[in-house]
Amino acid sequence: MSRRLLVTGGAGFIGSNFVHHVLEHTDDHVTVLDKLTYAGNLMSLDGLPQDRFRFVRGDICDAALVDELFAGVDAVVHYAAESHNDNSLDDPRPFLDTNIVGTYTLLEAARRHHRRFHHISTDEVYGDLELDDPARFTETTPYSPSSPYSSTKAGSDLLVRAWVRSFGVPATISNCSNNYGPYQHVEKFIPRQITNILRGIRPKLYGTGENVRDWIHADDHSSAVLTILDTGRIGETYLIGADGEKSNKDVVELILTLMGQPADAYDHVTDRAGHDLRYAIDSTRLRTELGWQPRYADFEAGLAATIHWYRHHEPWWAPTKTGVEAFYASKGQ
Ligand code: NAD
Ligand code: TDX
Repeated sequence: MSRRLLVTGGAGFIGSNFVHHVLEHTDDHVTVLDKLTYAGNLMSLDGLPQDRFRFVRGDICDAALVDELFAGVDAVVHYAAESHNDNSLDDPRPFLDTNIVGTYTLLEAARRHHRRFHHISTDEVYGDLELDDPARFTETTPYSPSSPYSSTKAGSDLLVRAWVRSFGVPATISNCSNNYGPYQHVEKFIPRQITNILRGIRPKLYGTGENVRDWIHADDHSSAVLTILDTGRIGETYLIGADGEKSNKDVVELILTLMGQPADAYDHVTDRAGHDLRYAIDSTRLRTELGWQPRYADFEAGLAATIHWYRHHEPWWAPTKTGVEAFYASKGQ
C-alpha cells in the first residue's frame, strides 16, 4: 500500500539517496523538508517522478511549518542534521540548533499527530574503539560521544527514546556507520580525496591515517531504513553496518590506485582534535530480526563506481570545492 512519507534533510547526501531508493522501490509518495544549508543540493533530487515527489524548503526548527507537514503524511524519516565533525569543532552552535532543537520540534509534532517516526543517527554516539579491540558496537553499548557533532546526535537519540517512553510516540532509531556513494559533500573524506585528485591536488590524510571507519554504501543504508520503517519494532534501536572496516590510509591508497596514481601520492596533515580512533558495527539484530542484508559487499567495486560518479558530475561538486579547500587550508588540513 502506498504511504505518504516526509523526509527531512532529503537534499543532503544520505537523505537524497533514500528518496531515490524509496521512489524506485515502492509506490510511496515523498515530501522532502530541507533548509538547503551549505550541505543541501537540489541537483541531488533531479530526475524523480514528479507525481510522487514534492520539495518544501524550510527549517525543522519551524514548529508551524513542521506541524502543517506532519498533518499531511503517514510517517516521517528524519535525516536533517548538521553532519560534519570538523565544522562542529569550528562552530558548534548550528549543531545544537538543528540536531537538538530541530529533533525536539519534530518529536513534538509526532506526538501531537501520533505519527510513525524514524530517527537517523550515527555509530559515533558510542565513542570509539581501540584498533585491536575484538569488540564492535551493539545496541547495548553505552553512549560516549567525543565531538560536538556526536554529542548532539547522542542528545537527539535520547530525546527520541524519552518521547517514546513518556508520550508513546511510535518511533524507531537507527545508528549507522560511515556512508559512501554518490551525492556526498566534498568536505567529507572520500569525496574530498577523489575531487582533490581530479583537480591535481594531493589527498590529505589526518595524522597517521591509522584511524578505522566501517564503510557502508548509502544505498544499503537506505534499504536498511526502509526495512526498519516497514517491520521494525516500535521503541527499538537498530545498528546498521556492512562489515566494512578499513583504515583511512588503506582507503586513500585504494582511491589513488583506482585513479591511476602512485599509491603513496598523498600528504599527512594536522590531525583532527579528539579524532575517534575506530568505529565498528555489529548489525546482528537487524540481520536476524528483520532479515536485512547489504547488497554492496565489494567495497572496491562500490568505490570505483563512486569515483566514476564524481568524474562525471563535476557541475554537482565544483561550486563548493574551492571554499571547502580554503577552509581546510586555514586549519593546516
Ligand atoms: P548532509 O550534511 O549531507 O545533509 C544534511 C541535510 O540536512 C542537508 O540537505 C541540509 O540542507 C539539511 N538541513 C540541515 N539543517 C537543517 C534544518 N535545520 N532544517 C532542515 N534541513 C536541514 O548529511 P548526511 O551525511 O546526509 O547525514 C544525514 C543524516 O545521517 C544525519 O542525521 C547524520 O547524522 C546521519 N548519519 C550520517 C552518516 C554519514 O556517513 N554521513 C553516517 C551515519 C549517520
Ligand atoms: O580530508 C580528510 N582527511 C582525513 O583523514 C577528511 C575530511 C577526513 N579524514 C579522516 C577523518 C575520519 O577518520 O577520514 C575519516 C572520515 O572522516 P569524515 O568523512 O569527516 O567522517 P567521520 O568524521 O568519520 O563522520 C562520518 O561518519 C559518521 C559522517 O560525517 C558523520 O555524519 C557520520 O555520523
